[in-house]
Amino acid sequence: MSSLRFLTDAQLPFCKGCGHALVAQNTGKALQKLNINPLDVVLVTDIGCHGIVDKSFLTHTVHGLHGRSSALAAGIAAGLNNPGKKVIVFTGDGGATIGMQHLIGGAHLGFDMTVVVHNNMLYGMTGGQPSEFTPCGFKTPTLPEGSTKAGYDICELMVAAGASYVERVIGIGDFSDSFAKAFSASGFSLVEVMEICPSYGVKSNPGMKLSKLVEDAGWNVRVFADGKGPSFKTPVNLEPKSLLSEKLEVQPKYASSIQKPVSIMISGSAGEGVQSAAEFLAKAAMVSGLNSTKKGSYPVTVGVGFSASEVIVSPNPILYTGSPIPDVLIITSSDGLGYARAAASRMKAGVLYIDDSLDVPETGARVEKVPFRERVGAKNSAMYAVFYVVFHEKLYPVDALKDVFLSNKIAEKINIETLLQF
Ligand SMILES: Cc1ncc(C[n+]2csc(CCOP(=O)(O)OP(=O)(O)O)c2C)c(N)n1
Ligand code: SF4
Repeated sequence: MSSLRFLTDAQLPFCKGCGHALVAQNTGKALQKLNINPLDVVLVTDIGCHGIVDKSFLTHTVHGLHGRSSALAAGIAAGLNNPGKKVIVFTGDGGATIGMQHLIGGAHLGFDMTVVVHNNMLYGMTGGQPSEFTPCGFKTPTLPEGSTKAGYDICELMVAAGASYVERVIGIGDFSDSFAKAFSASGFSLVEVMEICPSYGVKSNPGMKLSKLVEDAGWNVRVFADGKGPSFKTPVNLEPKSLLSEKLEVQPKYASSIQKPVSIMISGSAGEGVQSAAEFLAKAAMVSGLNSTKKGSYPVTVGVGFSASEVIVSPNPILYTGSPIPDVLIITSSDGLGYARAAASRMKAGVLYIDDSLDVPETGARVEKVPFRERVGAKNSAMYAVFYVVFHEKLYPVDALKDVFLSNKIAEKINIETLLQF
């Protein structure tokens, strides 16, 4: 056994007698037996008491959302695609309940990872609610009369789903050999460690013995799949293409004279072309040799209410895309006014371009009232406003915006001349 260390010297963070501590210690011991470098191990923990063990491990650790740690680990395993690396998931029975489909999918697709289910028969961290693993008759603080149905047999489920190595162990003493077998199995492996949470399970079921409970529940303590059977492997693309295909590259054709970043917020109504206008504004900046970013905001009901977008154009790389106080604010409708009122009130300088049918909100910006809607109609008001602002703010040549506009099929619907009224 190697002398490599996997756990810090600090005391493990669990209540006295909690089986989670033994799982952590046995994990460290199994990895020592396998002589694996701690930095070749990625431990993905779930939400729950077991998950607070992160800080005790000297491996890489990732803390996932409740129930999603297996999905996260599957992505890591596929990305690493290296049998020399070990991806280990720690989850509770609560997290396994919430993320059951991720476990079934992981086993089915044969991701190279090991899931350790800390089955203490209840949701520990939140005070002892029953999970789908809680056995019949088992009492918890929120179910004092005891569960009336059987808990899941995760081991049988995993075998049926196609896992390569599956074992159930009683979480007492040394079970590091079981972990070592699971960690060295190829494909998807799972070990279910049976525990009783001393703080909620033992208190609610005084005198109950863990092995008796497991036996009465009809759960076998054994190896269910020994890792020797065929394990389906997800094909991994070893030559992934960049998401930024050549087609997305923009060749600068014009020049801009702006010296510093300018943030522009456009706020209007859904269905009035706000997002397209913002996209054209950002793209034409690139055609003019600038960097640009675009962020969209709209309610989940995308067809009604406000639609807003924040664009930054800059001669320098944009390292932060937020712009809580815009330099230029464009408001083209009353929905847009409702959304942008707070941003307008934060402006101590800059310019507010607002449709002249709207009341001017409280702002420290210079105000320009323009009849956007009257001149081009509601549907084209955002696009027109963008042309108008590029011209008046001298962000870059209007010709750049014209080029971007004319190369899009939207140009078949809007007469470009109507957008050039400055
Ligand atoms: C999606 C989601 N649902 C619920 C919670 C609240 N929550 C936090 S910890 C926890 C219980 C965890 O129980 P379990 O997974 O069994 O782990 P244990 O605490 O027993 O180790 C719950 C329900 C959450 N954080 N996220
Ligand atoms: S509440 Fe239960 S599961 Fe959580 S640390 Fe304490 S004993 Fe362990």
